[in-house]
Amino acid sequence: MEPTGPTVLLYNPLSTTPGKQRLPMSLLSIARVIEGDYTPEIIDGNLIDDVATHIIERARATKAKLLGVTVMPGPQLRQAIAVSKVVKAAVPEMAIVWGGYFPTHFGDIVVQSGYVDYAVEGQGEPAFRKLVDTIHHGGSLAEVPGLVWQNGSVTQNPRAPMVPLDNLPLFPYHRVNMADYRGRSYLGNAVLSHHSSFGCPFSCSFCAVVRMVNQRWLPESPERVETVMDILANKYGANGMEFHDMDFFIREDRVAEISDRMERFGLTWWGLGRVDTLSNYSDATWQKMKQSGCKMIFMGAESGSDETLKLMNKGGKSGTERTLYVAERMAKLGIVPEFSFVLGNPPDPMADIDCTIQFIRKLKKINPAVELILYIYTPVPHDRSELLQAAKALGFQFPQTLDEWSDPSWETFSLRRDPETPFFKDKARRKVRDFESVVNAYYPTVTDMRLRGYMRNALRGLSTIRYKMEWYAWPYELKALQRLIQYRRPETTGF
Ligand code: B12
Repeated sequence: MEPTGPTVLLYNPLSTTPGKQRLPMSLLSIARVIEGDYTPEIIDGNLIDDVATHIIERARATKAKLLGVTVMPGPQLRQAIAVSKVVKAAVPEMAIVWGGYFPTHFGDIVVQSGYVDYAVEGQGEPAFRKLVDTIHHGGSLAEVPGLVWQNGSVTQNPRAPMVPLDNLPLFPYHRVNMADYRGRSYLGNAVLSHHSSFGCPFSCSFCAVVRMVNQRWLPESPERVETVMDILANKYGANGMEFHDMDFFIREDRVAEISDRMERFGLTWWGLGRVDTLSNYSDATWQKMKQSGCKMIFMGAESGSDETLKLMNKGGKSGTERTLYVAERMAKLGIVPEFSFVLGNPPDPMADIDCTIQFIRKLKKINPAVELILYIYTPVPHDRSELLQAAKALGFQFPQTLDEWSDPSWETFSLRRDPETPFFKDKARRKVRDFESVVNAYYPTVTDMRLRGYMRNALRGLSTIRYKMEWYAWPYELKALQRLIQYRRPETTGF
């Protein structure tokens, strides 16, 4: 497409392993509000090796005045730091703005770094359009909503009211090479993704989404979702769809109508939801979902302890009984439940782990197809969190500078597998990982297409005594076998 105005560079830092990259929807979201008046150029760190050099070349060639970067904690943050530093040193006249989850929580640290000029908090579209116009045509930065910037001292502008998604243009898919993002998974061999709503009305204490949207939820209408599915299936050849919504299932009537409208595309699909909401869905809606191609649903079961669930402020009517109920219902329908758990919660991480392990055993008995994602409790800077207060009392503290955040130990922390928090002893981490090896061997995942029958039998055979006797420690033989057959670990590549 011909350039239509000044170029604005947009950069998605490395966020996953090669071949697993997802559509950079964060950037497509902000690109859509400048499309037409400016030329958004999307640069994906998942597809380019020396991305800093590439950005510098493009900045010089296009004379871009602004580089927008989307940043979530983890590996993406580390690359964003390294690249922003190098780019700022080489092209100091180009402003750099960060948006997304990390700057929404740590905007002050970002703009104090000396190499990132601005941070944007929350929904990005209104802020980004205003910032781009201000940088290109003048105006006051004080009027850019949700902007964090240096104005003598760190200043945080009030956020704009959130914009309903149907009022925004569709994603400008032509700004990326869609073939780069058609992935392969249990869902199909041309899997694309969409975000059919923004936000979440709940305020779970461990979830970063709370600060992003302040308990607001903006759904796309079923008609709009149908339009997008039409484009993704018929124009870009998708046969599987991941709905990356923070919670796809919040309103049953919307899901039922989307299911009806989606059926004609023959897509298989996956979405993320809550146990309590889904446990209240009618049989008719479940049937429609199944009929329309729903193959798998990710749910935060979080804990095997009702007490911990209360502490997490899961809201609604979450409880362990409901998790068991949903797992059973989904077994009958043949839709795979993918449950994530957060183990090792303070104040007594070891007791918490034991309780959840017992619960997982019960769950697997009811529905052996259940997929497990076991995270280790990782604090998020959520003001209202009792868990964060407990963690702080035990010595936990977030880094105070961006450079400190780029330390590899904080990357590991963000991956929530081995956060090295002061209250979480190595013994506890080992216990979780050992149990994970044993349970994953005894119940091999149904969604890894490469796992053949004999591999499943070998895994089960070798783990039977351990699982039955509850001997989880030092499962070296299972780890070796799992490595040999390259067992899929969704939690390291997933969400
Ligand atoms: C897709 C996704 C991924 C993809 C990568 C996507 C990519 N960019 O390439 C994959 C699967 C690789 C991934 C991995 C991880 N992810 Co992730 N991921 C998501 C997910 C499901 C959707 C993100 C998305 O596309 N949203 C759609 C867009 C439209 O929304 P958005 O990103 O919020 O963007 C809006 C604003 O934030 C803002 N904005 C965003 N970027 C920018 C940039 C600028 C310049 C501006 C102005 C504004 C702006 O404007 C946008 C439009 O309003 C979110 C949860 C969610 N539903 O949001 C988790 C989420 C972001 N991931 C999260 C995590 C923790 C991870 C991991 C670190 C850990 C893990 N084990 O899952 C890994 C590792 C990441 C890494 N390697 O760096 C957390 C972050 C938590 C936190 N503490 O901040 C989230 C919130 C999930 C959760 N609830 O815990 N992830």
